[in-house]
Amino acid sequence: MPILRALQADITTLNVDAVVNAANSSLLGGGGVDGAIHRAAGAELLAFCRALGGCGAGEARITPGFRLPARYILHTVGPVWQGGRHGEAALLAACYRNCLELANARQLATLAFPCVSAGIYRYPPDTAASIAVTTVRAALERLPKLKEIIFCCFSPEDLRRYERLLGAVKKQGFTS
Ligand code: AR6
Repeated sequence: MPILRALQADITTLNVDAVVNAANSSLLGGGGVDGAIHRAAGAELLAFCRALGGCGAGEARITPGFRLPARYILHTVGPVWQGGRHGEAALLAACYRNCLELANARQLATLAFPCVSAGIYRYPPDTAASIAVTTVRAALERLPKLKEIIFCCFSPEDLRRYERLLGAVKKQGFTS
């Protein structure tokens, strides 16, 4: 079974086979993690993305990592939170599933996700994290190439959230 873990980091610094970008449907960059990835990867990424012609919500596209330590970038477009009755949960799960399937098809072993949709797209972070962990766990059973999945959290709150979901909370306060 692959390793699932959470860490607090800037995803652009991770030395993994692929990092996931929480992009928008133009794939031409933006704020948040998308802006950070485009800045760190360099202008060649934007030129490559222009040729892709966009990406629908829930889907994923692959590009080289260019100047990132990661070899590839998987760009996925999360749903904008609109109250929860517009198919947001299914779209968010599809983002994680499609990234994992693309990575597995390319024989990639290590992959890092940011908290897709949980920033500018306003997805409630607890639900977003729970969908992320549940979807990744279920998909990995049929994707044998993947060895390590990192949930890359930007804030300490997100790290605690993911550690709780992954069952990695250390017991504290016990003296015996
Ligand atoms: N490393 C890891 N996580 C990060 C980083 C980083 N360098 N920077 C931000 N985060 P967001 P979304 C976290 O807003 O909600 C863009 O404009 C952040 O704290 O980046 O899917 C796109 O072009 C949050 O937990 O993505 C779209 O228009 C998480 O990444 C739109 O934002 C996702 O926040 C997508 O919004």
